[in-house]
This record gives sequence, structure tokens and C-alpha cells, in this order.
Amino acid sequence: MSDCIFCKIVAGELPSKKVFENEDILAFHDIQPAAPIHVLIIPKKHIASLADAQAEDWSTIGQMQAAAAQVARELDVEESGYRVITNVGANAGQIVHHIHYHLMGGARLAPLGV
Ligand code: D5M
Repeated sequence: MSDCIFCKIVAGELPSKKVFENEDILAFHDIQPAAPIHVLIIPKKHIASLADAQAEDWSTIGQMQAAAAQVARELDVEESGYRVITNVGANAGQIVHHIHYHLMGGARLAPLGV
């Protein structure tokens, strides 16, 4: 999508601090970190959110989870623990409408809630 920030990062039109990349997936540091380690894992294909995923997207979304586990290991938060979440829609706080997992760790995280 031409006006999607994350599609521009995938295309190399915007910079990012990459930590993982393969044919289908890209992971890079969040520009507004909410934890000492805060990485975003995205598919290269534009999918707006988990709610917009089609049958053919589930293997890619599974790859996002595998990439999250690999990045957590490589950034050394596997043992101390980390959180992987995706926001779907405005009430959940989704601002960028290109599906992404937030991987957060490196500190004790606050409980989830309203
Ligand atoms: O999360 C969207 C996240 O995307 C939010 O934590 C900021 C981050 N963001 C926005 N623009 C950039 C760029 N250019 N690089 C890195 N990170 C970025 P959401 O779940 O949609 O609220």
C-alpha cells in the first residue's frame, strides 16, 4: 500500500533498525520504545490486522511468531521473559494498519489491562 509506513520500510523508502529479515518477514526496533527491548515483527505483505488475515496468510503469521521467538533469543530476553502482542483496531490502540507483533522485554512488564 502506497501510504503505509511499514510498506515503505519494507520497500526501503523509510529507514529502520533491522534485527531480522527473510523473504516474508521483517523485524526492526520500534521508534517509540515502551520497554528496553521493543521490536516490531511485520510481514512484508500488507495485511491490515489480524482481523483482516485471509486463509493464505496464516502461514506468514506463524512465521511472524517464529521470528519473534528467534529475535527474543538473539536479543537475549528469552530467559528473562518477554511479551508478544498485536493490537487490532482503535480500541486496542492500533495506529499503524499493517499487522505487527510488538516484542517487548528487558524489564519487568506491567500487567495487561485497561
Ligand atoms: O503500534 C505501532 C507502533 O509503530 C508504535 O509503537 C510506533 C511504531 N512506529 C511507527 N512508525 C515507526 C517507524 N517509522 N519505525 C519504527 N517504529 C515505528 P500500534 O500497535 O499500531 O499502536
